[in-house]
This record gives sequence, structure tokens and C-alpha cells, in this order.
Amino acid sequence: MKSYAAVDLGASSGRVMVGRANRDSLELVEAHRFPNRPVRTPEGLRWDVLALYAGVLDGLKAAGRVDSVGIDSWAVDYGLLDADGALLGNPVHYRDTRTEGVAEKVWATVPAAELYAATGLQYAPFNTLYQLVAARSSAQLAHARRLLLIPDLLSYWLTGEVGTELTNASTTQLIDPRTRDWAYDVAERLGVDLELFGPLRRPGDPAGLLRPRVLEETGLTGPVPVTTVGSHDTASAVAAVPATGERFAYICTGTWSLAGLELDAPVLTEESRAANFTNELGLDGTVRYLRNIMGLWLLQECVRDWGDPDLGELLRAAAGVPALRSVVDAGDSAFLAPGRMPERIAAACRESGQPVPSSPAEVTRCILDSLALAHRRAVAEAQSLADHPVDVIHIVGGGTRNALLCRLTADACGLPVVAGPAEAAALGNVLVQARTHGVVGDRASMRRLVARTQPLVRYEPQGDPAAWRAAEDRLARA
Ligand code: LFR
Repeated sequence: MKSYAAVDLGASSGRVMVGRANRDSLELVEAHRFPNRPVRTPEGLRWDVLALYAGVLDGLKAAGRVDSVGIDSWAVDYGLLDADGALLGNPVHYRDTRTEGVAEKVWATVPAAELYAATGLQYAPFNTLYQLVAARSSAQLAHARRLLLIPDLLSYWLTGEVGTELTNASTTQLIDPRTRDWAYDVAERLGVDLELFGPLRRPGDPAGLLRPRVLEETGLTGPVPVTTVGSHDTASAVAAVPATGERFAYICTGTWSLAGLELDAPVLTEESRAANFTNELGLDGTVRYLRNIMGLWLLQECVRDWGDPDLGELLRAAAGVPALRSVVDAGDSAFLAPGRMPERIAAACRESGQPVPSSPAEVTRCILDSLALAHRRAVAEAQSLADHPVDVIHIVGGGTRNALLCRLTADACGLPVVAGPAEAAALGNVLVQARTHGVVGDRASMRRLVARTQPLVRYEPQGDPAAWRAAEDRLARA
């Protein structure tokens, strides 16, 4: 069996996984996991991208013999290179505040409705477009000759070749989801130089060979190709959703919850814009029609604030707290920035006239109820906006380990939830490499392979649907 290294970088940790696949089996082993610790510098919040690259090299060394390497990470962020190909500064973190107020400036030139019609992208303050407009008069941008999204930057360091992977490029707000090419008009009107980006690449395209120096560093024997995968982690995760039919919704859980549908064409209606659904691109020209929900970030930040108590105990205690006492809007970008999360959640409850959760167990319950409620809304609205009904919800990613969240989501949505796999992004990354090398079949057979080989847990909806409806109304009135 062939071996594929999947580099998968998340907001709080990175990993190099080794996948082995053929038509009947799919195995994934962790070679190396390393922390991703953003740094608050005097200039703002930055990614420590050199530490990440060091983690990738250590991981490739630990991986041993591999037939190919694929890289995926979170979206929207980038590094700039100067004329010598050297990195200009540390990439800015998407939770940095530099884009505050920038959207309004952009909309003064290209109205929000026009921007949505042209790019299909949700409003999020961190879209690359807003970041670039925020950086417009910076010395770094003035000196930049190349802009590489995070996975493309790592790929460049590994191979010396530049490119812009399409699924991740679709999160920049500079891609037209109908043509799957650049939104030239938007870029021109907003003064964004598309020449900064390397040529577009699609999942499956070759991305170069590990450089001799990288082979030396990692002890690998060449040639080792880097294969373009869905380099947006969410695109890779959606590729590994173990759906066996067409009528499914997915929720990719982790730091974020990305809840939505896989479609053949974008939904660019005004209703869709008002509901803030995004049309990002997936494998094979598919559209990931989804909503960003704050996700387990809310809990991660609280846990950090509480001094890292045992998560298992916290969740057991939260399961015993009465349901739906207070809920917050888990889609609210007011929760985007780090810090003081328990206080911010308490304040949101107080301001909406609900009981204020005080113990960690109560706050945890409030967060999980709120996430389940946000999942319910997103799944219901996506179905109606896209006219694409579903019978099942697949939860993939780290949140599948949180049984309470999966159960609450099934109850809130009134639909069965199939949870797993937890390492969906790494599996999707491996599967695209395996497909490119002729080892597995098309998208549907990749999904069937995941369904046959990975442990999945099914949750049937229970409880009182009226209670969720009432909580939803309460939140809508707040
Ligand atoms: C998830 C994710 C989301 C994207 C957010 C920011 O890891 O990639 O899809 O909206 O991070 O990049």
C-alpha cells in the first residue's frame, strides 16, 4: 500500500498524519503533533509560521517513507514574499483587529450586495480581501512581490514552487464561484493586485518535489512529490464526510463549526446574503454552501480562562445542568477575538434578559446548547435557501469527540446525526492524494471508503422539539 503524509494545520495545533489507502482500506496514523501558538506582538496577533514549518519538517522526518505529501490549513491568511522570495514578516492572524471598520470602506466602493453577487462569500471581517485593504498602505505590502496563502507558503518552502490552491483561494473573496476563476472586476475596483498570487492550482495538480535540502533535513529519499489537495482544511474535511447519498448536511467541528451543504452551483441570492451563507469551493468544482459558527472556540477560550480544568469532567457536569436555560448567538462575530470569554458570554445572557450562567458547568452547558441551536438554524436555512432537503447530518472533526454536542445537535435539528471521523481534514487530504495516484476512485467512492473503514457513532434525535423552537424564538427576540 502507498503512504501519504497529510500536513494538517489547525488554529491550535498542527499534525503530520500518515495515511495508507487502497480501494478497501484506509488507515491513518499520527506521526507528529505540535502546538500552534499565536503570538501577541506589539503590532498585533501573529502566526508563528516558522515554528509551524519546523513542526512540519519534524513530522515528515517522523513519517518515514512516503509516496507523496499534501498540505491543508485554516483559510484566509497569507504570507508575503519580497523580490528575493524571502518572507516579509509574520503572517497576521485572522483574529487580529486590523480589519475593524474596513468592510464599510470596501462597501463604499463595491456595495455589499454587488460583492456577494460577484464572489458569493459571507461577510467575515477576516476575509483576505478586507485584510489586504487594511494593509493597503503598509510597507510590507509595498515591498511584496508574492502573496501565498498559508498552505501555499509551506508548499513553497518545501518545493520552491509557487501556486494558489483554489479551494483556499475561494475564501479570499477574490474568486468568482461560477467561473472558479478570479473575480477580476472586484480586484480591480478595490486596487488588489492579482499578480501577487501564484497561478491557480486545483486539488490533484502536482505542486513540485521536496527540495534536496528538505530531503536532507527530513531524512526522506527523493523524489517525493507534493500533491495539491483541498488545501483549505474545511474543503479536505468535507471531502471525507462519510455520506452514502446526496441528501446530507455536514458540520465540520473544531475551533469553528462550519455547517452546510455540498452543492453543484453557488446560491447568490439576496436572501442568501442576508443569511450570511458562504459559497466556498470544494473538490471537483463543488460548492461548500455553509455558515461559519463560532464553534468550540467559545469553550476553548473559557477553558483557557479557567486554568485548563479536566474537559471530561466539565462535560459530564454540563450534561447534568438543565437544558436551554440561557443561549447566546454562536454566530455573532462579537465572540471572534480572544480573551475574557466567560465574562462575554455572561454579558450576552444578561443583556438578553436570560439567567446568567455562573459555574463552569453552567457556562459550558450554555455554550453547547447555543452551538446546537446555531447548528439547527444553519442546517434548516441552508436547506431552504438552496432548496436541497436532507435526511441526515454528518458531524466530522474534533467535535465528534464531544458526545454531548453531537447528541444536542441531533435533538436540536430533529435529524439523525452520524459523528465521525474526527480527523476528517487529514483523511480528506490523504484521499485526494490517493485518488491522484490512482489508488481510490471518485468522490462518492472516497466517501464510501470512509464510511466502511472509520468508526462512526449515530445519534437519533430525542427530546422535545418545541423546547428548541422556543429557545430559537427567545434568541431572535433578544
Ligand atoms: C476552519 C477554518 C474555517 C475558516 C476559518 C478561518 O479551520 O478554515 O473554514 O473560515 O478557519 O480561516
